[in-house]
Amino acid sequence: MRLFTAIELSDEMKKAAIKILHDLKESGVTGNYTSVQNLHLTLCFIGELPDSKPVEEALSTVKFKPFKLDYTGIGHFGDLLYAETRGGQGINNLANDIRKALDAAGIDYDRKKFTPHITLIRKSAGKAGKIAIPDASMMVKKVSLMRSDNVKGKMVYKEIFHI
Ligand code: 3AM
Repeated sequence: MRLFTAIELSDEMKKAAIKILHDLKESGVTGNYTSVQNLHLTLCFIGELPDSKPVEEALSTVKFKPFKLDYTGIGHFGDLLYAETRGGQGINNLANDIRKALDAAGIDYDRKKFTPHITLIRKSAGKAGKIAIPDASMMVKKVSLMRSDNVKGKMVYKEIFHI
């Protein structure tokens, strides 16, 4: 199974992301828009493993203090457009502690530099006009272990464990 750890968005943060997606569409940006149920913030991409139990055990050793998350703008990695978020030291410590716990358990993961982001559009084209960044925020109190499946060509993400 394909695994990753993520922050699932509160309803308020989701609503705000929907507004951003709507405004991007209005301003003529094309591409593969993330479906509302798939909006998330990846903390660590783990990849294919036969069993999630070792990851669950590793994650169980991670402790973190709730922290505030909000939107700060729109960014891009090449043609991938994302919502930039701010989670302060809290989110960086959390991502780092997850990596350390996976290292201690001998579980491999994607070691790219962590850039907190919520993917909005893949293969995007066109210019985003002036997009207002909604004043939404949430307290992050939970980290989800997600399973990602390709169901008839569509990615389906499901929480299978959380801390
Ligand atoms: O959270 P975002 O949208 O940035 O692109 C995939 C998605 O990222 C990424 O993991 C998240 C959940 O699927 N992903 C998929 N395959 C990957 C890989 N081989 C990957 N990240 C790194 N390496």
